[in-house]
Amino acid sequence: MAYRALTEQEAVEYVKELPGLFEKGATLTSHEIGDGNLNLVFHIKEEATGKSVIVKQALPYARVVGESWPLTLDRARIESEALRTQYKFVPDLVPQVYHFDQELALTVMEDLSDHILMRKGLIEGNRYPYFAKQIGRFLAHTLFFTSDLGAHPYEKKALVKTFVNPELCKITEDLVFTDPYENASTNNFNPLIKKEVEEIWKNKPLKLEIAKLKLDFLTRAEALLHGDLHTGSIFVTEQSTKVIDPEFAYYGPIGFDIGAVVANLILNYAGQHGLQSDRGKREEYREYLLTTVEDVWNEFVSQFVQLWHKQAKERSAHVEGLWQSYVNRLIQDTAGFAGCKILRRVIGLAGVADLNSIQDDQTRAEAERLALRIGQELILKRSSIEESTDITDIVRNVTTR
Ligand code: SR1
Ligand code: MG
Repeated sequence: MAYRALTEQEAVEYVKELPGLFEKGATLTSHEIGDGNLNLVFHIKEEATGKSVIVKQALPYARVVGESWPLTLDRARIESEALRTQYKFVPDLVPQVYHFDQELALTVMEDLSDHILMRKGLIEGNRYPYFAKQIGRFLAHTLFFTSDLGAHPYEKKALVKTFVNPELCKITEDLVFTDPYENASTNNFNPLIKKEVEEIWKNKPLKLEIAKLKLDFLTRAEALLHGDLHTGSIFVTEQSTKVIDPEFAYYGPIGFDIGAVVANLILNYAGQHGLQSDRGKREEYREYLLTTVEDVWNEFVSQFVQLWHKQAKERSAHVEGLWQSYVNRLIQDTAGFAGCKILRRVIGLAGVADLNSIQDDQTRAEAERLALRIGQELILKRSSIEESTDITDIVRNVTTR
């Protein structure tokens, strides 16, 4: 079938034809529930049995902007292949793909509507006791087994080829690493923080560090990244974590994915300034978020190093001192990329609800200024970072200053 964007009814007709999902005569409901920046998402359910699936279809443009921003449909292929690749390593942490249609740029996958988006959960002030362990395992396993450490050299190169993703990478290159640091037309920030943003545009040492991080993003094909691992790409319940939406997947620096998780926990931390008015509760929740940052890194590193010792395929992996120097660089990358991802969500296109849902402009500006200060410190001080508490100490110190 030639490409066309499906209606709710057409999505129903489509899944009815697929073998093994629903009976031919089944009565199905369909609702388009996509609220992300890019795609259509249909929730299809058979009320009689409770059985349901998600149909996700890429539009030939970025939904957040409209048809004036054309965007490759190949991102649907990238996403379904990334989900299938990740499923091999962590089947309990990603949705199962039932079917992919290249022509329609459409994936039929497991419905996770018993979960909520983590960003929403954090804004509501919920806690997720298993999250750090689960996302740490997701990061360690997906990144290790697709890297030169855990994959056969031929397999790794084949994966690099499969996941060449130029258009989506270009969005990140522009929106994360370039536009926010100059007076670009895509920027979209609170006018009350104009002075602080202009200071960033003039800050040469900062811009140099961001340029170095951008070069790492452009050139360092370490592992298959999720590529957009913010808390809107993570579904949670109290017990379970599911990582969705890897349409930005490509071969890049490992710290970019870990940094995304760290950045989004810190963005919520900054947002607490306007989200939680009770001072005591705000401090308590902020400590929970920072402990989560530490636990995510510690869990990732412990599992990654364990895999390194037990399963590394690369012959030079066991040269004395290598894993320690690798991990030292990784935490510094993590801090640097986290800093960029914090700054872009405050200054650039596509902000986050953790800040944008603060109604009062003045209060929002205070939260945003805090986020800007933290982001800059993480980038500028990253070379002195050795452990996760060095990251959280930066956040605490900036907050109390
Ligand atoms: C036009 S896309 C804007 C942002 O949404 C995605 O989730 C990525 O973070 C991208 O940068
Ligand atoms: Mg997305």
